[in-house]
Amino acid sequence: PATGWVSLANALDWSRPPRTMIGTGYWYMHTDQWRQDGYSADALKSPLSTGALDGMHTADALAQSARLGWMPFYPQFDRNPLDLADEAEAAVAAGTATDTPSYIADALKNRTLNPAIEDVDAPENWPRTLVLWRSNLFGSSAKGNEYFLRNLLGTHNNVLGKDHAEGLKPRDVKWHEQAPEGKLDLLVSADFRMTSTTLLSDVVFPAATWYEKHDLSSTDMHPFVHAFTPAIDPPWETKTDFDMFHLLAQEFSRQARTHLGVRRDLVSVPLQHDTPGQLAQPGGIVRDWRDTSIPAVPGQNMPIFSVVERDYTAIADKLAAVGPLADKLGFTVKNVTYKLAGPLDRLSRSNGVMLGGAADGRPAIDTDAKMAEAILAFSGTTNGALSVQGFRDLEVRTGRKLADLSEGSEEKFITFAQTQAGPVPVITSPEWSGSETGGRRYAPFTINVERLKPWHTLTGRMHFFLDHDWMIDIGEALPIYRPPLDMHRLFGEPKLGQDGQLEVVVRYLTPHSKWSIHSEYQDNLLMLSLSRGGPTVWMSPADAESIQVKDNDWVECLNINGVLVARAIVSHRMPAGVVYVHHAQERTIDVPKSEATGRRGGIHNSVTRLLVKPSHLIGAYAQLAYAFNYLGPTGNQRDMVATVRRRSQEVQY
Ligand SMILES: Nc1nc2c(c(=O)[nH]1)N[C@H]1C(S)=C(S)[C@@H](COP(=O)(O)OP(=O)(O)OC[C@H]3O[C@@H](n4cnc5c(=O)[nH]c(N)nc54)[C@H](O)[C@@H]3O)O[C@H]1N2
Ligand SMILES: Nc1nc2c(c(=O)[nH]1)N[C@H]1C(S)=C(S)[C@@H](COP(=O)(O)OP(=O)(O)OC[C@H]3O[C@@H](n4cnc5c(=O)[nH]c(N)nc54)[C@H](O)[C@@H]3O)O[C@H]1N2
Ligand SMILES: [Mo]
Repeated sequence: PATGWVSLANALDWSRPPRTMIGTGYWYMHTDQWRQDGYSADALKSPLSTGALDGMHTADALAQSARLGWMPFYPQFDRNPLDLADEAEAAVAAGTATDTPSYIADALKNRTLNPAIEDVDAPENWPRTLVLWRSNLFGSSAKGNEYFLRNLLGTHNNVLGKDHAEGLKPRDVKWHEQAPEGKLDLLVSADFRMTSTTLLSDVVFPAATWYEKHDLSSTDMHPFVHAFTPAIDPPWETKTDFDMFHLLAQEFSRQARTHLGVRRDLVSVPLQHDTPGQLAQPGGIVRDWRDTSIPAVPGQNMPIFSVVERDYTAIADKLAAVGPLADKLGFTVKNVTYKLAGPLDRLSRSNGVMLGGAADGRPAIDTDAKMAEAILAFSGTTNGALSVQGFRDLEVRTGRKLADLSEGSEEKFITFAQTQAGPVPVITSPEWSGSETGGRRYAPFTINVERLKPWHTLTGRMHFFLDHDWMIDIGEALPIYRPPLDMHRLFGEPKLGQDGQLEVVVRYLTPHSKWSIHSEYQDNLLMLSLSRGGPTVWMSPADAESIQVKDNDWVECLNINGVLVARAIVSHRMPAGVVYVHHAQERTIDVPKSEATGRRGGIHNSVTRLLVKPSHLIGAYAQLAYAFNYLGPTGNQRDMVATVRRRSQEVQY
């Protein structure tokens, strides 16, 4: 039910635009992994390049992407965006600026205001607090784990390389001789397991499990909605995530009466997919206004600058109710706007309305079950009337017959109670591209292929030719094969193959484990007894023999990013030259000290690092445009190499 959760999660019923960010870009910069990248963004360039990426570090590519309105970046400016909004509005009132966006654009152009990313290591630009829930960031997800430990947390780490000061410094992003360590002041996490992340957290909120709360589960890839229904109440001090966030919001709102009150916030919005912004930079031509005579125009070659009023005292009230923008503007997904008068009316009756406060009279979503009801009410996949309305709108715009895909389900309205009785099949909806009509199984793009609904591309067709300046520069205007990166030439990692008597250099892959879902389910006694009971690395008999390793021996895998101590599983299922360290093994179980650093270490992600591909940062160009949860850089780390060493079989903890 995409429309409901995306819109409510971003509070689009109360204020727009929301602040969203690309995770990979955020961590690449804020954990200083960029400082390890001793290569330039043009290292992969084609002979036909026009030079758009010349002399740029990947950090510069990110900075350019943000300033041209392609991808978001936070923090936005070297100044508090609340103060900045006041400053801009004061200038407009005094008649020294025409409007806020042009005030900001001028200040950026003449450098009286600077993007935070251009001096990301300055203390005023550090992330200071981090709240994690449903994420094991410092174990499962964080590629470049040791940089997170060193630069973000400032704690024990196993980074083995040196910053690449010599190789190449960025052009636009400021280089500090000494990288900051310990940027974060407060790490809060919520989980029901002791994980690699909770181990490092300042505060851990004990979370309720799926047997102790109401929730929904659904993805685009399976055609059912499932309910979570509590079998028992959350035990002892545990709380559902829902209650936890409400309690935090209530306390925050209480303190906001003295600390923040009502403020206006300047939000830079990238030029997004399925909005006019995606056609703002025709031809995919990079027209950078920084240090050039090209004018800086918000919404054209810059983000859109919006001012959002935030009543910080009302956060808790608003969290507990559906806000008025749902009635006024509806919710929009993939450029189809769903009109919500009907579902809002129904919701007011089923959920009741809030009394008093900022949300007086608004439909209540103050319990997890009511929130689930709202999510179901606001999506075409679970509310047939919305699906039909969405398809009819699309029919007018595309000239194609579409509404029959959901006609007949106008009165189908999946309630939370129905999902609790059993998994409920969803209704075909324009929110997705597949069709479940007539009991079909979902496959993506069915509607585009069979009904000729235009693809959301520049041409409206399946689109392979990308004439964006950066794509031409890296020689990928048409799809091509690219071999793995040469980690030796780019980063000085050892060459693949034998590297000494008891060392072999191999490709280091971390595929998803068959025996767990990320870090979950592998840390129970049953699974640990069935496996080796701790970290393992799968290797081929040939590689094992070359370093005199027998099955179950302790080895170390290391490279500039860090080190992992693990037992070798020697298997004919592995090809020579590649090792597997399954994602995601925890630092909480059987992690000895390493010989390489003398420190306890590390985990599968200690040996990985984010490698950002500049072309993933392109935006404002049709299908290459930012969209929340859809388009942004991936944290690909598949090209890593590591030295595998036989080590002393006496391990210490
Ligand atoms: N090297 C490497 N890194 C990777 C990958 C890789 O293949 N290799 N894969 C990447 C991919 S595709 C993904 S999806 C990420 C996954 O990364 P994460 O999502 O960070 O991984 P999980 O281990 O699933 O962490 C989820 C945590 O949420 C907790 N949890 C579960 N349900 C609830 C709940 O209801 N409430 C709360 N509060 N907590 C809950 C679980 O106990 C668990 O600790 O990792 C990414 N990182
Ligand atoms: N049991 C279990 N199932 C899961 C998950 C889990 O944790 N456990 N996680 C779920 C999630 S969130 C995700 S994202 C998916 C991920 O599922 P998949 O996308 O299947 O991910 P992986 O297993 O990480 O990688 C697949 C294969 O890619 C290979 N590979 C590595 N580099 C390259 C390369 O350069 N080229 C090619 N062609 N292949 C390469 C690896 O050797 C591996 O065999 O799985 C989902 N399903
Ligand atoms: Mo994933």
